[in-house]
Amino acid sequence: MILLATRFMMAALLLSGTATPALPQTAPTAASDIPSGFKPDEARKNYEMRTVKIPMRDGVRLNTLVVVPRGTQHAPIIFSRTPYGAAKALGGDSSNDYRSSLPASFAALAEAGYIIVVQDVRGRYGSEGDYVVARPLAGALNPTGVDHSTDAWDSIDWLVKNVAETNGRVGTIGVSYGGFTTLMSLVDPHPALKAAVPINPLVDGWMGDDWFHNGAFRQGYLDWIYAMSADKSSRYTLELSRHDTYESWLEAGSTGEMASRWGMDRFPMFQKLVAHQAYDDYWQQQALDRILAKQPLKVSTLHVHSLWDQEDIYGAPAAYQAMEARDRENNGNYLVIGPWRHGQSVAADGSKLGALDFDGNSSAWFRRKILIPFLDQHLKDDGQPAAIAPVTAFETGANAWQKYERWPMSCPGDCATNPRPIYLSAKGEMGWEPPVGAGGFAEYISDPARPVTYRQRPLLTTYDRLSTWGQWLVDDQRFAEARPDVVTFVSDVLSEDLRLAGDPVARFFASTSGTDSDWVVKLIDVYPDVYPADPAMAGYELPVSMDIFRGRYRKSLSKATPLAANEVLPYEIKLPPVSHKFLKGHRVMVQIQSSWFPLYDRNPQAFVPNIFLAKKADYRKAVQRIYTSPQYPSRIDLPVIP
Ligand code: PG9
Repeated sequence: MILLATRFMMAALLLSGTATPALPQTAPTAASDIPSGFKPDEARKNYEMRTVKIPMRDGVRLNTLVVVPRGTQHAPIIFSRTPYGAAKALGGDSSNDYRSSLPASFAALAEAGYIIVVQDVRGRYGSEGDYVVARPLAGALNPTGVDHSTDAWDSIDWLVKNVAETNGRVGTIGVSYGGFTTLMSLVDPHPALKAAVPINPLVDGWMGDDWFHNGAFRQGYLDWIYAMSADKSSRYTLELSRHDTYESWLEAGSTGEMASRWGMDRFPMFQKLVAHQAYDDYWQQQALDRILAKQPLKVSTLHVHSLWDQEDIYGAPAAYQAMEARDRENNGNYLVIGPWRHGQSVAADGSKLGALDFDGNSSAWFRRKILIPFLDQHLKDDGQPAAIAPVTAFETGANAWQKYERWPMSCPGDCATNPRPIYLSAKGEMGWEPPVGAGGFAEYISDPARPVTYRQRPLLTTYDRLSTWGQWLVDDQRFAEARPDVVTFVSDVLSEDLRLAGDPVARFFASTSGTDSDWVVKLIDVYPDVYPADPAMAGYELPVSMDIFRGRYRKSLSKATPLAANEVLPYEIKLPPVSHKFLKGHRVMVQIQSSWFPLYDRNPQAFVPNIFLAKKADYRKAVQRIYTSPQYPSRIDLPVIP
């Protein structure tokens, strides 16, 4: 050891040529260990990321990131507009190779020869201007003269004139809020816009996207509203006092009370929700499906829907159907339905959702077989016909992609087949024959002091770091079946496969001892008790379509009226789309309950003018009945296909 050290010192002396070894040259008292102005060598990157400020017609400048893979020439632009941070959406510039730096879908598109552009919408992150949540089109609800349609137009105009590497053709794409801005780009579109891919878009915030579902308010979104309203870069989070928010919500009482405890009653967004609890002009005028139904179809559009979309389960099929009426040549309007949660089509992995396994990466398949061929056809200089079916739907249960000419495939009227009713029976059974004999009803007590949870506890804040919110729509429903305030109806074991492709409709008769009530209907696939193919799934109760309806809107969606206590009343609830095969040996189940807490606010069950502002004393127990007699034959119309 000593010998080695001496040899080393001798060598150092010889090299330095002096008797005292020199120390490396350093600054004597460095103020910072980070040298000012240091920049990594950009030449190492196989792409260039430019930040530009694009001026809008009112002078506001929008922060825009442009990713150009090196060597790109005459390339189309894929353009996305987001309120969640353009830099975050691009993955933060973290690697020298864009395939590692960009998230899966943008990476696939860049590799396919596209320039990727992402922009902060006005008033968010690096963009100037005022932020208005889901800003409506300029007009009665928006006096400013600017909106997402004009901002998309102005940005596209700038991009085709200022990005030297482009061929002058642009496609818009985005998920959820980004799906909403994508649809907005189709209103009076810029002539360079040649394709659009709205994915899980917010289309109607009252009917079934984000805020309300058929009038029931998703108070679980309060953390989203807080993050989006408290600051332009979402720096603040709403952290309820209990990890299991069940207790926090029960203790607060109403959504209004919880909001005011957090100062949210000052947020214009929250004030608008409280002021517009019914489906009034405010909601109707900004419903994008209604707006798009009146627009000529100028831009080829690929709508993307997720069967288990926990946020925007209404939007994509509604926008597709609205625009379909305009697609006279049947070549400009396409729909893809995948086995996904919200946004999973663009995620790296589409092979699983919760306990479900789809036998392969359905998201990668979608990108390779549908998304890129569709965009190439419309945006590349030498685009070839993509040969995509009008509707491509993943059939869950069978785990297979199907090609259809239209959607829905089964519905009353102009469809391939008509729905088939399945009837509820008093004995908790379900069958294809209408009830005979005396019939009866199934009864339960709905107690707002012990509401039915939407998943098993603990119930984390929706966007909590540890929350598995993205998979709640595939949760095993056995936990709910076990409760006395959930009624369950189940069919015999199926002797053959049962295929559904369309919207189930629950048509049932019910009474309540109160004067207002919520009704939650769940259509469930019950796996066999013995299931050697995947023993962990034995007896699993998989929801294939579920939704909630607020009874006060039974007569009119735009005006709440009390229910007549103890009177049998008919209800009709259109459930979200299903593309599912109930396999032979499985059973069909329906569960009905009157709360879905704390995702949805509780109905006091005694009519009050505004449920946001209900007082603790307003909440009452109610006796609920679901009728199953020949006079009141409750049923679910199933969109069965051969
Ligand atoms: N579903 C989210 C959202 C969209 C619009 C309004 C509020 C929420 C989203 O994922 O963007």
